[in-house]
Amino acid sequence: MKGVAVTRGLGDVIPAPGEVRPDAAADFTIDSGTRISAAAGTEHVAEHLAAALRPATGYDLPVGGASLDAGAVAPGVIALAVDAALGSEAYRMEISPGGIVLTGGDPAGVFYGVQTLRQLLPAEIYAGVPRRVTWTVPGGTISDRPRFSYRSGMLDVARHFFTVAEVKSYLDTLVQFKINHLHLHLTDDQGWRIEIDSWPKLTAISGGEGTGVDGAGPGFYTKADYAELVAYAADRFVTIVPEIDMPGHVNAAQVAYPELTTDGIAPEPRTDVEVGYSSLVAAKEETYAFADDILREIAALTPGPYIHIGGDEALVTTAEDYRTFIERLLPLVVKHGKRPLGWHEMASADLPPTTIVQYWRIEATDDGTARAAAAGHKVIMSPADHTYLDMKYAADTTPGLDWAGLVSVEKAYAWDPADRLPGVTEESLLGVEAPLWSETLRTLADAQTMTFPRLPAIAEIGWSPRETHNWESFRTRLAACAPRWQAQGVAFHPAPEINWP
Ligand code: TNX
Repeated sequence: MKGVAVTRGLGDVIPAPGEVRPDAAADFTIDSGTRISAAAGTEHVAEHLAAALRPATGYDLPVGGASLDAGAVAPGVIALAVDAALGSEAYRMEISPGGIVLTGGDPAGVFYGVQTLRQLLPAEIYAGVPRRVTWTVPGGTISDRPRFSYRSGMLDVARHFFTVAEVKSYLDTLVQFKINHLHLHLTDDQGWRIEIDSWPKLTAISGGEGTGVDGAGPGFYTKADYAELVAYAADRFVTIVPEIDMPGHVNAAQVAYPELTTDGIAPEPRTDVEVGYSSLVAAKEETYAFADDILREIAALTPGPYIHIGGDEALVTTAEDYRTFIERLLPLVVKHGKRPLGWHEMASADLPPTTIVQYWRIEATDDGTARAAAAGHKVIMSPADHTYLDMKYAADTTPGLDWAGLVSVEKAYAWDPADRLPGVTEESLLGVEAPLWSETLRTLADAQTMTFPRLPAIAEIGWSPRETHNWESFRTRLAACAPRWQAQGVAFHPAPEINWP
């Protein structure tokens, strides 16, 4: 006897799909005879799908060439195809008793259709060993496309280092919600986490034992490690966005290279959680030689279009020095072939036209960000009071901080990026990000507990049409994620706002 699966509705997916037409008479069941056919360009997504379905089903699920013949599909086939007319990252999935036709606007769209398909299967599909379940997918058609092209998570690997394996695992959990960028906060006062050939003491001194908050998070990525992460992410249609935080948040760099301080004297290494006390020196040529080398090496390692230069909380840099520094730094990013991205404080300076501004504060207005938007700069929204995954859920939850207030699941969901700041409308928005700072984190499980279940809220805001936003619907769909996370061994906070099964 096979177990009875919990019936799923066609729209029971996070992020909410744009258009859902259920057909109760058209369910499809994956069985031992099911095959996957891959049109040209989708072979790699087909392998990803097969790898996602084989462990729990125990079926072979062979992958072969395209079997689409004049629009008809051979029985028992999940057919992957591409039709550029759908648009980038979009997909259409037609589920009928004979099979599934999943057409993406590009291979990324097919990949997002696969993520939807996984959520439409019983939760046991995430198990690592064969489960006796009837693998039925609800019938009908889904047409789906993203609202924003930039849907991002951020991981702070400076305050607490996460290994390559941990970052890969984190990424695997994010892509299930159609996240397509991972911003790595690689440097801060407490540590430097990326190997730089021209300034080797950065990691030799500030990447090792004793670094990180409380000295509890040592480590760094070699160039090979970083390349491995970039490739792993690209395989999942995720762009890595590296951040080198300047001119503030540089104590670890100054410990390694005292010539980067005003007086040339090395500061003490720091493992506390203060912010805003360190700065590069705007008037020293060493500063720009350093920045140019770092940006050149990071650009060479990074196929994605962006380099994030931080720019936040430069509290001991005068306003004049800050502008001088930013106005010399950003053209270096452009010179190395990348688009500068930085926290919104940077908007007080003159920005190269391709620069993107990321808003992170909790105020209801920000003149600098509004001015940048008016000048045609794209904006990424990550207001701390809704999107900061390091904020506590409630006063009695750990880990977490609370300077931006408590961020319940409902708070994470209850905002819209086009309404957040006067002067920043839909047209200016590149997208949204959910940052995870790691001062209070010690393990991957800590990171997962802070991320889930709030990241799905931010992912839905970034992907789904605004008119689908509905808290009651979201919390019901979110409840269904619990057994999926349990099956994957992913920790999550059992927020009392949600009626978990
Ligand atoms: C502010 S947000 C910071 C980080 C801290 C974070 C803690 C931002 C651009 N800077 O340095 O880690 O708060 O929530």
